[in-house]
Amino acid sequence: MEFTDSLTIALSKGRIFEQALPLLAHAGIEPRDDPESSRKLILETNQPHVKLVIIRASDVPTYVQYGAADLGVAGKDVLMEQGSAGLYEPLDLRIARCRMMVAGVPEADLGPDRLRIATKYVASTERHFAAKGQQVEIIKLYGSMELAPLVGLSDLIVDLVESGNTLEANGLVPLEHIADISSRLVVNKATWKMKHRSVMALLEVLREAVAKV
Ligand code: PRT
Ligand code: MG
Repeated sequence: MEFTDSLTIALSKGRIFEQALPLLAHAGIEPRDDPESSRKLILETNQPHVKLVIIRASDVPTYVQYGAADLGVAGKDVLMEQGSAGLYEPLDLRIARCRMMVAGVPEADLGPDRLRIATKYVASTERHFAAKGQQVEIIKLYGSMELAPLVGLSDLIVDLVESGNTLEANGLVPLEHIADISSRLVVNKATWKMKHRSVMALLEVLREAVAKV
């Protein structure tokens, strides 16, 4: 298909870019560069009106909310943390799938109040334990959450789990499921109105691609 409106699509490199590529290809969008080898942050595509901006996973909703990108691909974990003000979330792309889990040492007790929980996902953790009526102390970290229970920084962690290998390598086990995670297509609200035909056309082919893959 051909796009008549200009469209800027924000996505992160790594697993999201790799897994979004076949979906974009189905929509007739092929980037001219590989973000893993190129240092470019703006990638032209074979479509004269479509470009990709390569940013950190957690920055994608921000670019789309402010209209710096028309569309984006963002993990549900990121959207759950940041909320979705200013954007629509019309399609589950079913890529970069994993689970958000509470984890700890095998003998960990999830029962008592005032448990210390280390995580990058503060809002999701707060909501999860509040829903169970449990008071917890949350320690915000930016990475390597698995270390926290091993050195006595926290009782438990909340992190994303895919194969479980990272937990296992550190003697931890998944204890409680919080949410199934996958990446979502997000659309700026003004783009949705102003470039309606192009967005609807793109949505339709992406929906087809998701059903096939
Ligand atoms: O890396 P950076 O700090 O820039 O940002 P990011 O970690 O948010 O980005 P990136 O590209 O690593 O992840 C982008 C998105 O991929 C996340 O927002 C999730 O929606 C999704 N995703 C899917 C994952 C995983 N699977 C995943 N396994 N993100 C991270 N992981 C990590 C997890 O945090 C843990 O450290 O992989 C490790 C666990 O993997 P297993 O296979 O050992 O269980
Ligand atoms: Mg990462």
